[in-house]
Amino acid sequence: AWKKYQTRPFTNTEQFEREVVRHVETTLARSMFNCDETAAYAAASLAFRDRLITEWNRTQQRQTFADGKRVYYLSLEFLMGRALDNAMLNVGLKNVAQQGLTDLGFRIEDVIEQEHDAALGNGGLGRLAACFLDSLASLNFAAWGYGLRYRYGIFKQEIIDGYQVEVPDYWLDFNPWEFPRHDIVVDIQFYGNVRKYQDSQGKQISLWDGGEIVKAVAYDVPIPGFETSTTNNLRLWSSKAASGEFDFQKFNSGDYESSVADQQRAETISAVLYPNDNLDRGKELRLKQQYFWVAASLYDIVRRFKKSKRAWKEFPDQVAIQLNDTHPTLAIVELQRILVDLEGLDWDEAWAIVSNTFGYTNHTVLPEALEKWSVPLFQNLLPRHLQIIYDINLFFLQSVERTFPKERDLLARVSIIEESSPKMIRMAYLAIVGSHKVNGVAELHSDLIKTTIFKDFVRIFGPDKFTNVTNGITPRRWLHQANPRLSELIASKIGGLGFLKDLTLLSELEKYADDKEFKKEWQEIKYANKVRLARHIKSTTGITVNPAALFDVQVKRMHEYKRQQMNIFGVIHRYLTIKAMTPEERKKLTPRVSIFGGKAAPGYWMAKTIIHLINNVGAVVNNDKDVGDLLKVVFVEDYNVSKAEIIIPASDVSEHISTAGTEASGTSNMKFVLNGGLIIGTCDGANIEITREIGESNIFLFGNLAEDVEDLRHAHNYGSYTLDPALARVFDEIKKGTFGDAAAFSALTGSIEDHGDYYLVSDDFHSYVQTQALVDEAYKNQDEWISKSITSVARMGFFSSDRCINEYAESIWNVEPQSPEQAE
Ligand code: 26M
Repeated sequence: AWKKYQTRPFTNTEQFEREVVRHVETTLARSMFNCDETAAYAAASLAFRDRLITEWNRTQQRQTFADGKRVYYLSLEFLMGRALDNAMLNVGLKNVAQQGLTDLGFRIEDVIEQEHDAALGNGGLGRLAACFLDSLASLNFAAWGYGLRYRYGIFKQEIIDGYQVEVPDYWLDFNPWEFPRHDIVVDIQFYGNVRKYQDSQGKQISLWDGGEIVKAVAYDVPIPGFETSTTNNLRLWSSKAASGEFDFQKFNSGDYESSVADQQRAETISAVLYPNDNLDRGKELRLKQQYFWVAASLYDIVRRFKKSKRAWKEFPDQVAIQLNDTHPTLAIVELQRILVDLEGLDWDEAWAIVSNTFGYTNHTVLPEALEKWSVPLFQNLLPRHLQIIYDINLFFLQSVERTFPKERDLLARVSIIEESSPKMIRMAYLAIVGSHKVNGVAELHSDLIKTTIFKDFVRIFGPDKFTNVTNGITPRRWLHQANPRLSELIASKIGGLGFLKDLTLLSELEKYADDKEFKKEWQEIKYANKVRLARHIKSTTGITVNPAALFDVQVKRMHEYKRQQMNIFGVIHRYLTIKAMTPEERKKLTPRVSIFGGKAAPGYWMAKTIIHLINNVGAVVNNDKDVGDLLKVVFVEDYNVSKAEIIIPASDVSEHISTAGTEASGTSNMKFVLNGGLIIGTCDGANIEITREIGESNIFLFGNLAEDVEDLRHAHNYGSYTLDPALARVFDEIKKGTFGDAAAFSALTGSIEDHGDYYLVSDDFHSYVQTQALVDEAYKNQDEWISKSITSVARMGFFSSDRCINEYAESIWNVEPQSPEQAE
């Protein structure tokens, strides 16, 4: 009987308007007479989320019925950004919404801007997870994301007197995109003891008991695919005290305060995202977050598998779990524990299942980012898991000993337990041992992990266990949504929007690289995007920038290895050069706007100092009458996904200038080129593959190569070190106090002149400055510049996250898409 009442999603303007008005008047309990933009956003979102959840239900039903292999992407970070615009575009009803909102008296852009970013991530790793979800749904894979529902995402950055100030990001006030599942609750255990006993058959059983229980509550976020009815699920876990509101026993015995404290302690687990990017600090709460999320997710995955009534050995045929860095590595241990302790499987049988289920993606070679847990801390929180890790390690080392007898050093080097004091668990090693595939995220990076940090493991497991999957980005958000005019222009020439589902179709664009009319439109769109960014800069910083100037952008997390300091030193060098010029000479210069943006981890003093210097340089340069429009320096506050959507389409040149061998891939490099910007960059990460695809003449490469870095560092420390002369002049100016109190920057200049210049700023400075001069020259020839821009976009097909996900599916997960049409 219920079938005839099933929800029918809206398809036209009138139905959409009806839904919006209904939500304003009932869900929001307001009158249309005082419906402001916030309410319009809320109502439009509710209309779309009703649609999504209908498709979500159908997709889940279909996937359950199909009973195929599912992919689970475990990530502590999902940097989703806004959902409404994405939902409208993916379900193909943005035009309907646009018309409807106009009829109701709103501008769709203003409505979209009401939404708070879902900023549950730090940077590249978190945004990659979000692009992957978009591709998985768009390609019709049966895939779930699992993460934590942080109450506070990455902090909001304010710049006060040139300094970064962190403000909490409380984003859950109104979030129409999540569905609480109060019926899906998992008990998660911490602390306690392990008891060993023999069962009736004489088998050794380990029982983990005592300690405390925290509840994990599921919140589901629907992930719509682009132009497909597949709507996948992102399940985020929220922590809650096991005793509910509070502990009644304690309450009745008069211990009210401590019962409330228990509750707060439980809720702390999912309270806040750790704001470190590429830095591990080994905090107990972080370990609690990891186990809490991993245990809840595995419980869910195992429960779903058990419903199919299959034999355990079929688990890896039904389940692929991808570990987004080492953060979820405990999942390996937890699954082994479930199979051995709770399900009664033999160790070896269980281990074969476990190691065939997991794949591990490495995202960094920076030593300070490789996770290690202190054994005593770990032992206290997860006593049974420590025993299992010791057993995994024992069996692993025994097998190494058999294959490489008498290589004692090798055993110590590859041991999952580092024999330091205190002893430390090396999570990357555990992840390698417990997975069937390990991958890096760009060719150079995948080669580097094989020859440096994981070298011994390549010998032990053979080279086939290690593979490369070069990162990609979703063209839906990063072209179609962020740059609709460019997307439409491309579509008008190459036969529609098909390139959004097969990005290699962009190659059709190459024949327009010399088309006069086309080039004019291309240039106009870039200019319009720059006007838009100029307006944003004016309204947020008060700085006036000329949209005709060359926009030079570096936006990413602040980190010494990414070398924003080299960029700002280059800006100072440019400033000094301008100051030394005659008015005649100045006329020949290419006007430039140097745009920076990015957050520093709150405890990362050097990164904060770089932000401070950028702002102080801006304050001087932007107010110097000699300079005028020739140079402006802007720091865009609170760089996030929605700011990226404004900034990236407006760039002429973007900087990806990490010390060679340090940036695993980079993904914004791909976003900038896809939006018609050129790149100045080092031979690092995906820059190398971008160069291969678009051609050397379309990119400004400079600097030392990864293979030379070690020798250069050695020379710094043991040879004679001389600062690059141009950089020395820049440092002199900083020390003179031209950019404020010199003492504030002495640690920064000192790290280079006095402490080894670990990131090779001085070594690369000369070629950096020279290459920037080439950029100036090239920009003067707009005709050639635009051709380079078009050619580059035409050759970016490889960098879609669709290609990337297909590679994971084929070489790591062994899964195929489940097309909804096929199932009908
Ligand atoms: C670790 C321990 C404790 C707290 C936080 C962390 C941590 C958080 C984020 C460590 C690393 C984190 O992110 C690393 C990251 O974003 N790596 C980037 O991954 C991108 C996607 O593969 C690459 O494109 C970037 O080059 C790489 O830096």
